[in-house]
Amino acid sequence: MADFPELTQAVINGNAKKVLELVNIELGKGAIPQSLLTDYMIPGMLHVGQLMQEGEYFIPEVLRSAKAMRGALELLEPMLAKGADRKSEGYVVIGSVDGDIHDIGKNLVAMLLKGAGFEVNDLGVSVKTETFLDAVKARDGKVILGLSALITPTLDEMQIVINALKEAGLRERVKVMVGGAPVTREFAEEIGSDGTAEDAAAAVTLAKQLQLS
Ligand code: B1M
Repeated sequence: MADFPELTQAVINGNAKKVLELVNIELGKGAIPQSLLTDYMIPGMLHVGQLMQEGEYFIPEVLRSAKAMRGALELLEPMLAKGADRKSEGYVVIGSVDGDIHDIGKNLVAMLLKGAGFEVNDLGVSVKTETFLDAVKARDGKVILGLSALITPTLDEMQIVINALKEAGLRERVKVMVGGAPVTREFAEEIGSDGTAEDAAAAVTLAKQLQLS
C-alpha cells in the first residue's frame, strides 16, 4: 500500500477527528489553507475513488471520507472565502446538476469564488433545470452559471440546462461554466458552454475571464 502523508491517510480512513486535528496543527504552523486541500486532502479523496473502483471501498466508507472532508472544508471556509466582503466581481449561480449529489468539489469552487470577490448563489445538489432558470431570472444583468457533475450519467443535464436557457431567451446574458471530473474540454465545447475548469483555482480564473468577456 502506498505511503501517504498523515493528513491524506486520515481522509482515506474517514477519520474526521484526526483530519480536523491535523489541519489545526498545520494551520498553527502557518500552512496555507488551499495547499492543505490541494496537496493533502483532495489526493486522499481521489484515492478513495480508486478504492471504490477497485471494490475495496463501498458507499459507507466513501461517505465517511466525504464527511471528514466536509468537516475540514467548514473549518477552512472562512479562510478560503476571505475577501468576500469586498466589491463584487460578479454574480455566480452554481449547483450540481439534477441527479448528481456530489458536492465537495462544487463547494470548493463556490468557496474560492467567494474568496475572489464573487457573489455566489449556491443552489446545492441535484438541482432541477427550472431551479437554475429561476435563479438566473431572479437576477438582472450578467450571470455566470456554474454547473457541476461528477458522474457520467448526469453529464447530459448540462446540455439540457443550456438548451433551456436558449429556449427561455436567457442565453445571451448568461455565461455557462461547466466542471467536474468527467467533464472534458471537448465535451464543454460540444454542448455549447462558455468554458470548463479542471479545478477550483482554474474555475476562479475562468469566472474572471467570463465576467470580462
Ligand atoms: Co461517487 N462517484 N458515487 N460518491 N464519488 C465518483 C465520482 C466516481 C468517479 C467513483 C469511482 O467509481 N471511481 C464514480 C463516477 C463514475 C462515473 O460515472 N464517471 C462515482 C459513482 C459511480 C457514484 C455512485 C453512482 C455510486 C453508487 O451509488 N453505486 C453514487 C452516485 C450518487 C449520485 O450523485 N446520484 C455516488 C455517491 C457518492 C457519495 C454520496 C458516497 C460521495 C459524495 C459525497 C458528497 O459529495 N457529499 C461520493 C464520493 C465522495 C466520490 C469520490 C470518491 C470523490 C469525489 C470528490 O469529492 N472528490 C469520486 C471519485 C473521484 O472523483 N475520483 C466518486 C474531491 C473533489 C475536491 O474533487 O469533486 O472532482 P471533484 O471537484 C474538483 C474538480 O472536478 C472541479 O473542481 C473541484 C475542486 O478541485 N470541479 C469544478 C467540480 N465541479 C466544478 C464546477 C466548475 C468547475 C470546476 O464550474 C462550475
